[in-house]
Amino acid sequence: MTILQTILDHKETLLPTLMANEPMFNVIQKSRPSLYDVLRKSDTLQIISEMKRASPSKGLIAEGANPVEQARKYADAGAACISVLTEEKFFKGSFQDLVDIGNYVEIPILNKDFIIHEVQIDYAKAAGASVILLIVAALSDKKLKTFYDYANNLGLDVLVEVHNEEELDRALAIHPKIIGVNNRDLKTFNVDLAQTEKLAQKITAYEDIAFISESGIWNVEDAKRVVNVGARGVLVGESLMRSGDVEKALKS
Ligand code: IGP
Repeated sequence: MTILQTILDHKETLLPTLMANEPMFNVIQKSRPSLYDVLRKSDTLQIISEMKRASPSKGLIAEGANPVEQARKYADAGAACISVLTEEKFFKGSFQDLVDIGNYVEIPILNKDFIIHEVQIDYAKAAGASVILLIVAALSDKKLKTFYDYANNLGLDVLVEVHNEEELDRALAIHPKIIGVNNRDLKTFNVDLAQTEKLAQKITAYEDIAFISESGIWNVEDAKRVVNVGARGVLVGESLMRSGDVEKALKS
């Protein structure tokens, strides 16, 4: 079984508890800029900085990181958005991280999780996210469309994530506003920036779609590679969790 399937099976077991409870978080309600607008309107590379304590591929990255300190660093360095992993078992994230970060900053907040049911979108919204992630590899065509519309109706932006051309074609069928190419294959953990290069043309053919590249960005050269094929933003986790200076370097 692939790691993606293992995570999805685990998520499935958590759904009854989510559905049996109301999401209740201590959230300061804020109206944040739309990530889509931020990506479309700027002519410089936008950075989506991720709060990532651990991952199934890398193990512990920064388990004890303080979410507010991390958010402060990211916001000070000019992040366009903060991505917060809320998956607990494999990524050591939590909704509390998302709440803490959202309450502290005014920029868009992406809830990074494995969404397989609408109730998770309700929780994301209640916890203060302004953007959710939908992973095409984890969803049927029907669910992708249903969850996309559901999130939009709640006023959330949606990052639709693809890894290969088949997934991209499925994503384009719903004409999403934001597409992210994940350079990491969630089935094998293989990371290759060439995925972004391969899929770029098909995405940039749509002027109204904001295109970002996700995972495996370690330095300015990496960022340049994806910018060269039209990426408006990069989603960066591990390298930022490990070093304070990468983000400033990427922006320069
Ligand atoms: C960040 P990296 O290689 O910079 O740590 O990657 C982000 O792209 C990655 O965490 C990610 C992810 C995901 C995590 C992309 N898509 C889906 C969990 C689920």
